[in-house]
Amino acid sequence: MDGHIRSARIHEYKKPLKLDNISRPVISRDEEVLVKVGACGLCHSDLHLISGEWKDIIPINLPKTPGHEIAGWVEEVGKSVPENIMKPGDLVAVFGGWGCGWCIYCKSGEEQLCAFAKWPGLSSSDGGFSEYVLIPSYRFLVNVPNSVARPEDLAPLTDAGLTPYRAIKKVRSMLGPGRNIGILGIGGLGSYGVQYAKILTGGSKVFAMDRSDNKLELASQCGADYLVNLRSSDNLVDGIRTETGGKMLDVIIDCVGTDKTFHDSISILAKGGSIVIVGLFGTAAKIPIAMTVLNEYNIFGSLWGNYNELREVIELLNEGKIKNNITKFKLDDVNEVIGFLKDGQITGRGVLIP
Ligand code: FEH
Ligand code: ZN
Repeated sequence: MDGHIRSARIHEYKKPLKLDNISRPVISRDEEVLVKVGACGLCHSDLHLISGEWKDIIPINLPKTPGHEIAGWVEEVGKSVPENIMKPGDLVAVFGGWGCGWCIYCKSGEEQLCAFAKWPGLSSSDGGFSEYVLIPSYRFLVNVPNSVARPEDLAPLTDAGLTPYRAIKKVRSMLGPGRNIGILGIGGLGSYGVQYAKILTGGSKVFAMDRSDNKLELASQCGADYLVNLRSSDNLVDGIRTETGGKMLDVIIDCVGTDKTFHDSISILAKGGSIVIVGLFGTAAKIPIAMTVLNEYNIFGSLWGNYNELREVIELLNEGKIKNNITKFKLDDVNEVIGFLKDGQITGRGVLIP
């Protein structure tokens, strides 16, 4: 490193990223930490950003380095970073909701909901498709001491492995023996979702739903009890009715988030059931008002996870209670990997190694 680093950056929407040599970020505030990126996961949100679909809702200046699932090692710390908390060489996972620290959401520990939140690689700050990333405060890093985990295990946990965890925690009081939970969409998030559904829901049956047999096979390896191929099942409603003995699904975690998945979810939901939407593929869905009232449906949104929830999923990984399903790629191949993700060719999570 000669004061320059390699970063894959968006210069123009809908165009391939450019691998640029840029100046290494410099610490200018006392709480900042420079992290040497060990791994960065690739998320569908990156595709929305790169295509420009989100340019009005999340305005950014170009060029921009994407990547919000980051883990690596502390390279340098600002003057006020307490040495007993963090020092160069430490393995860290980057918490992605950079809140103001002051508002009602931040004060309740929900910094990802902060009205002024910044997200690495998604908003004004550069992200982890790079050799180094500057983190505004050590408060946004989870130190992972004496871990057997590697950066490529930790990186996907900061989003893909965190988002379904929070979603299931929101509704787990509605689950237990004799209850049914569906995980809709077995992409990066869904394979973790299936595992959390087994761990957190006290004996509920877990239904994995997807249009790809490969992804359903992964769900099966993660412990799903029933696999539903949404492409080949002619009658989803009858199929779920038969498998659940007429009870239908008490909870559905929608990791896709389109009008179609919302409609499918409502059609197989039990009375009093809950849909938690975490996927961001679609734009709008129609809610059937009478059915929602008469059947007391609950519809939740769930955004990412908070700092302590990130600590918890890292704990689960360190204890061997969850497993990752990752494919590693070189940062140099970023544009090819983006193509694989677009075409649904990545099972589990694709992770870039700079
Ligand atoms: C997307 C956009 C803004 C904040 C957080 C997110 C997450 O879903 C990251 O994938
Ligand atoms: Zn993401």
